[in-house]
Amino acid sequence: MITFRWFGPRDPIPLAHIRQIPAVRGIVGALFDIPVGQPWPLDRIAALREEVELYDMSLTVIESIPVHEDIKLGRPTRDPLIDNYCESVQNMGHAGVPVLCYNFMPVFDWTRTDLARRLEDGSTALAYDDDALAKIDLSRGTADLPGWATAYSADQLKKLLDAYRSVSETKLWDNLAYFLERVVPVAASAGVSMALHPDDPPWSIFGLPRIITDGAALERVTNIVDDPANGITFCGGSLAANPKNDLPSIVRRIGTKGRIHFAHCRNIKRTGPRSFQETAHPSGLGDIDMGAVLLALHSAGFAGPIRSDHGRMIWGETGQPGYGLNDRALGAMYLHGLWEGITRG
Ligand code: DNO
Repeated sequence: MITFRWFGPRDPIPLAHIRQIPAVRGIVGALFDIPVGQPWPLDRIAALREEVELYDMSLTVIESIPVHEDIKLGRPTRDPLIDNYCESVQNMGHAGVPVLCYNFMPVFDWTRTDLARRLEDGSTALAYDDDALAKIDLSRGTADLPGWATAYSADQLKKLLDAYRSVSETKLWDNLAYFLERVVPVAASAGVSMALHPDDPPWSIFGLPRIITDGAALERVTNIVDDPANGITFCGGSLAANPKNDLPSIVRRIGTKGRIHFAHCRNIKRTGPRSFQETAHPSGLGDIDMGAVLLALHSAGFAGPIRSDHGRMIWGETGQPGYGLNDRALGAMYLHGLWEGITRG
């Protein structure tokens, strides 16, 4: 099913407009006002679902319930926070939302160094360059980090970065396992499929550990708790930033085990080592062969939600970087066309 991410009432794109994109029948949503670590109330998730259903679409995925840093750090305070997480997952299940996309990236979620790189056709897109990242001064908190300006003050960020100094990759894996061992059984009994999103970009930034970076890591995740409810979000754009990641083979590896529960499809063009820019969705414009990815998903038996991912800003649109309407709508239609061609055989 082709789905579309919606940021709730604060999203300048109304559900009424998303509903007009042919083929989009599922919404990827979340509650954005609940402090990280607090449980998500059942009535709030149910109200979100009802709002989406007013527009003849279904609330197919929650993206994301953020994982509190204390859980990723393995602090003693993690247990009540994991209990709260379990409660949110249980409530998702009761509200009838089947898939949860989440990530386990320390401190930062997806990170870019340019939110408006001008492409040849005059559109703008998100871009990342490791050399540009190295020049970002975090002594003022995240003020200079594109997309994260108001996230952390200097003091908050320093404390967090210091805390992560003692968290090696091995320790982060242990902390992920501790989390999954407790949450997956709850998800399984609530009818919720957990879908861990790969790290974006798939390498360490600012000296922080990042572990969900390739096919082997994704497979390892699924083995930590060997239950169908413990799966992944296949995000081609994130993984492809590392040319060693062969997307169709990763899809085959995890998909045939039935552990891909959600797919993010977008394209990127690598512009150097650890450097890339996002492009329009079609194969040929970036380094990803989107047809090969969708074909691999289909051959692996994947039939879950797919969403077009970050779009460029085109036709004079302004808005949340990566999440405008126009280019994501084009992407959704492109993915729908490819998928229709593939499923017709
Ligand atoms: C970026 C998204 C990510 C994703 C989270 C999942 O556009 O793909 O922010 O939502 O990593 O927790």
